[in-house]
Amino acid sequence: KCNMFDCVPSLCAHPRSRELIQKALLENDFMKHLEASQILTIMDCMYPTTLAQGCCVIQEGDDGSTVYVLEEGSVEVTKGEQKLCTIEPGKVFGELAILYNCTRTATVTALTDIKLWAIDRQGFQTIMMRTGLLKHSNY
Ligand code: PCG
Repeated sequence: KCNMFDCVPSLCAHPRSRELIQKALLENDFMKHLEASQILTIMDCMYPTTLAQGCCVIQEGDDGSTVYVLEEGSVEVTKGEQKLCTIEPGKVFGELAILYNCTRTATVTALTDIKLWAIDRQGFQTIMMRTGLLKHSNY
């Protein structure tokens, strides 16, 4: 669990993981405009998780509460019966339901054993809000 007061920077301290997460966030259409400080705080609040091949990471239509960065393995994105794409390491997914406050727009399934970095909605939104508030108080 992460909130603005108890982020644990050491959780993803490995430079290779930090680099992968940072790159993934900066490449994502919805996050590439974040400030450097927001990217750093998001990285500090991410926690690692693993799932076995075949597991459902995200189910279309569910309430979403987590944004992910894939570090190892690959996942498949489907909508109904339709296959949309395969996601490889270094990519963000699961951001749409959080950013648009909607239900999950597609299903994401692990094609292999996978390693993910995750941040929950509360941590993510708190970072957005805190930076906004700090900015505001500077004026
Ligand atoms: P979200 O939260 O809707 O959960 C499913 C995720 O699949 C979605 O966020 C995107 O991050 C990811 N995704 C990757 N490719 C696609 C795509 O082509 N369409 C949709 N709807 N989601 C995609």
